Amino acid sequence: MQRIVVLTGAGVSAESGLGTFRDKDGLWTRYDLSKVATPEGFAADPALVHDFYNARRANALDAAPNAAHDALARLEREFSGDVLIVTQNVDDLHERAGSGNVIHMHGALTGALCAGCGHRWPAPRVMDHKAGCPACTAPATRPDIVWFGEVPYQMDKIQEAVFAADLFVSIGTSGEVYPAAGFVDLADAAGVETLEINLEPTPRPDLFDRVIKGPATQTVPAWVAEILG
Ligand code: BJW
Repeated sequence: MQRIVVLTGAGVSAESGLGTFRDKDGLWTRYDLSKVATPEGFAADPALVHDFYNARRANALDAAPNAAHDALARLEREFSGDVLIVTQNVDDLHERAGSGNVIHMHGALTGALCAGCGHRWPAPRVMDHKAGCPACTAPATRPDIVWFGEVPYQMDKIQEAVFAADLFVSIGTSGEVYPAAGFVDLADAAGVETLEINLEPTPRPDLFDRVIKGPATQTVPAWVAEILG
């Protein structure tokens, strides 16, 4: 085996204290996603959207990587082939654990984006919806996050990596949000071995060749130890 692609979701960061979206008590039980995670919601009330992401950014910056993030960083360090992490998470816990080959397909809380000119810069801990873009001065600053209806980042690179992989692993994601939920279908069509690691059964476990059930802080280190022999 030479190439492993790992897709991660909110479940990987849950044991670092960051909430998931669709579990009991998940973020979408407390917030209306159409108001805080769509371009239309941002246009209607940018202050509300910035408040939501300022709180998420503060939580993420104050959180620490857990044993699952650490194990994936170890995998990248010690595996003889290539390891690519494609994360739907907007926190930077993979990087802080030591992973270097990470694609943030849904953006990052540490990034700011001008909705006017497309300029990107590092986000301050608290973003102000009235602040002007450092490049064009338009008061159109937004978090660099991919909202519903927007195209996730680096899709070509991700699809190529999934097609070329020997193993595709999906960890801590409900498989409800596309296009990430469809990566297992791409992998399957390309004859790539597939593994799902999750706390609970997901809606389509039959799509995976193998399923490991349990908390990521236990299951991921055990699986990485198995791969590294
Ligand atoms: C544990 C654990 C532990 C807990 N250990 N496990 C109809 C049909 C099909 C598609 C669509 C449709 N209508 C609209 C669409 C498209 C839409 C979509 O998929 N909607 C669905 C809801 C139906 N998708 C989009 O709009 C995307 N863009 C798009 O499709 O563009 C078109 C295009 C694509 C490609 C090429 C060309 C064009 C954009 C999606 C943007 C998603 N944005 C969000 C919010 C922004 C980021 C943020 O604020 O953080 O991203 S939504 C939210 O969901 C967030 C997440 O990244 C994403 C996925 O959630 P995730 O990570 O799976 O979390 P949960 O909570 O769902 O699951 C947690 C899991 O962890 C559970 O399974 C637990 O069991 C597990 N778990 N604790 C292990 N300790």
